[in-house]
Amino acid sequence: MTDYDKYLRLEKFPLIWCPGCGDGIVLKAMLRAVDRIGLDRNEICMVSGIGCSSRTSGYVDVNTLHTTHGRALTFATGVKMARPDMTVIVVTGDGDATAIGGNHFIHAARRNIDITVVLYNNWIYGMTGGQASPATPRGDRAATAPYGALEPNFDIAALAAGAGASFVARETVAKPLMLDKLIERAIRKKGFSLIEAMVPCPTTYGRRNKAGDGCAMTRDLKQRSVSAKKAATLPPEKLERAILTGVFVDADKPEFTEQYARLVQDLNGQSSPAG
Ligand SMILES: Cc1ncc(C[n+]2csc(CCOP(=O)(O)OP(=O)(O)O)c2C)c(N)n1
Ligand code: SF4
Ligand SMILES: [Mg+2]
Repeated sequence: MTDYDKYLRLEKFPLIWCPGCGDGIVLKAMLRAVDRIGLDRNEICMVSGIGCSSRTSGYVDVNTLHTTHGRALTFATGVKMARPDMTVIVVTGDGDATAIGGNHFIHAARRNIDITVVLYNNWIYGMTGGQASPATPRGDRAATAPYGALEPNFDIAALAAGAGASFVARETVAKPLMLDKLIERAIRKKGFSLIEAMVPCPTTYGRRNKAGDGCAMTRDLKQRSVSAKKAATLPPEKLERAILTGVFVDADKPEFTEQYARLVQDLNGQSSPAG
């Protein structure tokens, strides 16, 4: 059994999250993954942007950076370049990572730097009152889309895969034990890893879209989950509301900090006096 308290700043409790919010389930899944790998708290740096999800870093007693909106990956990249030995985990939201931070997200994936991103996708800007994010499903209501979002939403896992990530997976908080297994694999994987964790926000998304409370929204996530393997056998009309889960990418590719270290070593070798 994981001793969660060992990793938590209990003096920061109570959490800011609303009753029924799914964010705490992701936090616990992450701690189980870290515990199983056997990482020391000092070996981890957790970096976040701004949002309800990004508040996670404040509660975890590892090295933490709570940065500015959308910029978690830039700070995390700096940490990883300076300390490649560290396990760097970014916690972020769908808005933080794919709206204001979208540029950093695709380029960190393309660079394939060894950072694990745990992205809490609740389809909305939760913290600021429910504005539409690039993940808000078309037609769903938001504070900035009172008649329903007109724009199609990103498939965030597909975005990371297309940009070049080494490991990409999605799971919902309705299956927390699956979620921690995937986070563990993502942390162990060398290269850029994305775990897209689907979480309910009953307060700003749920109310506006009449989706019910946290339990009802979690049940809905469960009912709509279809594994990527099973989805491959189903016709498109059966997948209209489906949330595909599982591992989409698990590839071995050159990792950025290793390539950089090799380059520095080669250049130093070239510039040393002959003989
Ligand atoms: C530069 C800047 N622009 C806007 C904001 C306001 N802001 C704070 S959190 C947030 C959205 C967060 O959405 P998401 O990342 O999905 O996190 P959630 O709250 O849903 O977990 C915004 C727009 C800000 N803090 N800084
Ligand atoms: S507003 Fe939404 S995302 Fe933020 S804590 Fe409340 S339920 Fe969670
Ligand atoms: Mg969000």
